[in-house]
Amino acid sequence: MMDATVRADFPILRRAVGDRPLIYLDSAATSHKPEAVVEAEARFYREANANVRRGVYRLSAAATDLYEEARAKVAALIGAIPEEVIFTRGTTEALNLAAYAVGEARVGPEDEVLVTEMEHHANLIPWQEMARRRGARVRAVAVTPGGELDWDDFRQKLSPRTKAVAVAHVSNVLGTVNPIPEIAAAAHAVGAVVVVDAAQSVPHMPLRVGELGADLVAFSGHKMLGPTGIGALWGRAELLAELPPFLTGGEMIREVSLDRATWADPPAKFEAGTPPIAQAVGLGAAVDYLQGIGMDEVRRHGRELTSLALAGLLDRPYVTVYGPLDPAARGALVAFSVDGIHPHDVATLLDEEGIAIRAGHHCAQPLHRRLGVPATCRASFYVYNTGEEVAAFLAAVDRAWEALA
Ligand code: C6P
Repeated sequence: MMDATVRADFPILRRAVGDRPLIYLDSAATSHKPEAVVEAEARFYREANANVRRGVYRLSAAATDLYEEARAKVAALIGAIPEEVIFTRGTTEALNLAAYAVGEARVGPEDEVLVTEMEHHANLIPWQEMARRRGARVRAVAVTPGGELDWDDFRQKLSPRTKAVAVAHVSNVLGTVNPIPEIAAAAHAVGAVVVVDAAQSVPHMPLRVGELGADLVAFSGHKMLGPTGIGALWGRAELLAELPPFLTGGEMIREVSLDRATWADPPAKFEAGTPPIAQAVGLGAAVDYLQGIGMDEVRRHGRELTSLALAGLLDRPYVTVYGPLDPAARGALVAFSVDGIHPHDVATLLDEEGIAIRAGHHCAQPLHRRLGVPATCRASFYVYNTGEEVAAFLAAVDRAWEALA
């Protein structure tokens, strides 16, 4: 199990909910922040605050250095070079950028974009909107009853008309880890751009963009111990050079006249306006923290807790679990339902015991339609969670069942 000192680094975990200690099992929605991240952000405001890339004065240069250091840390985490990392507000903005820019550069009437039935709305709606604007069509690859991508359906829908394949690395509901290298190889064979929603993978497992084989990879800082308001889109350098900007304005230009403008080189081309500077610095500290634990250890701990939760839930005949049954084939989360009890009621009863889980459609309505349920409960785990917390969660699920079924 993870060293107990890790848990002590998270001040919020010392608070109570009512008269109960907080058991936080909703890190897939957002993670908590270690003291080092809170302090890095506060220290930036206290000691180094200035706008970046603008000032000739030393304070601005120092702020710019800190901002660029954060980019280098994020790049190193995913095995990339800093010029290929664009800071965004989060996964949602990164995927909107990707869909808009790929659409403008590569998609025309009669073209197709492949998504999957397990996408979060953030990796579905931007493609729908882009396809509507460009006269193209979005097609969705089916999910099998076991919660995997239907490979035959993927092969059948992939064609030379496919200009982009947009897929989650890890589903935020099923936990499924999709085989991105295989998907990317097949997509590249027909000339499609591969866009990966890595919101639930970058925080939880070692990831090298070179091995993943995708062209664009999106993730959020707040799900990986960092602040809200910061995330990233990694892109292959040649593709970033080809794609048009998403937002325009200050700092992303080379030259501006009254009727046109030319663009700066990436990543500046994609970072219009004052960026989230302090948040980037906080994210850099989060990356340092995760690297201090080691991403292999983060993955191992997540798997261990997921195995415990999965085994416990599968043992209970009144519980239905969604997604792959093998913990090795999953991210650090489990969605489930309790027979005859609405997921919101389960979550409310658990909250009375200080246990925070998420209930709802988790921004994946088409997937829930495929599962045949309007909502599910979801427990998710991170570096600060313990086996004792998983046991308390399972016992609370039993009490919910006894109380309401
Ligand atoms: N999922 C969840 O509880 P943002 O909100 O931009 O940081 O991330 C959006 C997003 C995109 N893709 C996936 C796979 C995600 O899980 C999320 C965020 C949260 O599942 C909030 S709905």
